[in-house]
Amino acid sequence: MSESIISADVVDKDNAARKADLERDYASLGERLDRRGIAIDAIRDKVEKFAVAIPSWGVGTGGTRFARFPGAGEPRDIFDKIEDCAVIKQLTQATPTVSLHIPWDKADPNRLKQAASRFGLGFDAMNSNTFSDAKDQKFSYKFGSLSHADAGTRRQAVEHNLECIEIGKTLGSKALTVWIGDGSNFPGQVNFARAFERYLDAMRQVYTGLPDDWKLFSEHKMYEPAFYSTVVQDWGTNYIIARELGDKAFCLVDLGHHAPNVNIEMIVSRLIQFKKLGGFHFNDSKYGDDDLDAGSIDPYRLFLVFNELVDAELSGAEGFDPAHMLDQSHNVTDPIESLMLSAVEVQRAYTQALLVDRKALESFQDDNDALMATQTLKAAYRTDVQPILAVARLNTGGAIDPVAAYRAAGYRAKVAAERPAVAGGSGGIV
Ligand SMILES: [Mn+2]
Repeated sequence: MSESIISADVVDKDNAARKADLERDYASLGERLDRRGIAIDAIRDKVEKFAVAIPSWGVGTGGTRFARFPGAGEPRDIFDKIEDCAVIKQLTQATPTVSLHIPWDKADPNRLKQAASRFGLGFDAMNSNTFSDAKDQKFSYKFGSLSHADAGTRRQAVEHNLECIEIGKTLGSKALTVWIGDGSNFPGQVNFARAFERYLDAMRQVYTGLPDDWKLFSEHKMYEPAFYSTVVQDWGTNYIIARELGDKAFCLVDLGHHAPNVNIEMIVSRLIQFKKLGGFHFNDSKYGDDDLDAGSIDPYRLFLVFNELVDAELSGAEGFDPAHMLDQSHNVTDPIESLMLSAVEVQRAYTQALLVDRKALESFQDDNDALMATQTLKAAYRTDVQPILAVARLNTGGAIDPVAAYRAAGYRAKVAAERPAVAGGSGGIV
């Protein structure tokens, strides 16, 4: 039995005040779904099993390149971060794992494992960092890491990734996510082909160190920190990388890492079709890599991504098992509240996608009935699935209203008293 940080009495009291209304809402939605031939309990069973990982770097207040405004009670180290993640898990019951970033979260792996298992938390993908210089490292990454012109710098970056795998092995992680900031700011600064060849060669060395039951995720991003060219800039390059490396290499799609208006759901479909979709960093954006809360700007796009995922799940696509992770930066909200609601938004998009009448959709597609095809998606998207999500939380020991229960528990004020304010610190936006 794992420990709870928020008192069960607080959660039970808040749930008790909401339970009768929720039961009525669930029954009413169940009746309406039944008319559409959908069994609400079967949907709820799937939702109860849905999981998305919390990024360790997301529980601290983020920042921009202009400033960072620290919040109260920010985690001081990875052990505080694990406690914050435990709160998110307890109240949402949708986030059973934490994704670590090395060296930010470096600590004795056995101690880390112990701290997490106290709260029933596991570890998702390990994230390496060769986009900033660690204390006392020999070579700087100012001009790149895995694609750097200097062999010693590349070797150092490879070794760091191999170290992340070693730490992850103790923790029970099964994947390594690699995102690099390598690129150039001026035309002519870098030879595109030579830089990419150096990158591939370095990644092959990382891949060689990967255990058989692990996956290697490469994450593309169009621009930033490099503003003229980026080595792993889009899903096409990412697909080439995954194909070149081998069967354990997959593409990771961060929703914020594309040009505005790019059809991300179609990229997702392509990667599924060619068995190279590794997983996601969920977030939302308006202009660029904004790292805003999932579903806060364009919830329909999130739904359309899940429409592709559910289509693959239901059609039994071979080897289909994408990792779900959040990757966000919280500048003006309590990160725990943002992460709880973001996990719920991702879960909501999944639930809505489960409601799509796929037989009808296929038939409208075959008949070239564009209007009814798109209305079929809209019918699922318009369904308010809130009662399903809340009942799933209630059944699994979470809170009907996670933010209300969190505020009632006074957790932020409690940790603010225990954890002295941190002036600097990294936003850790990747
Ligand atoms: Mn990311």
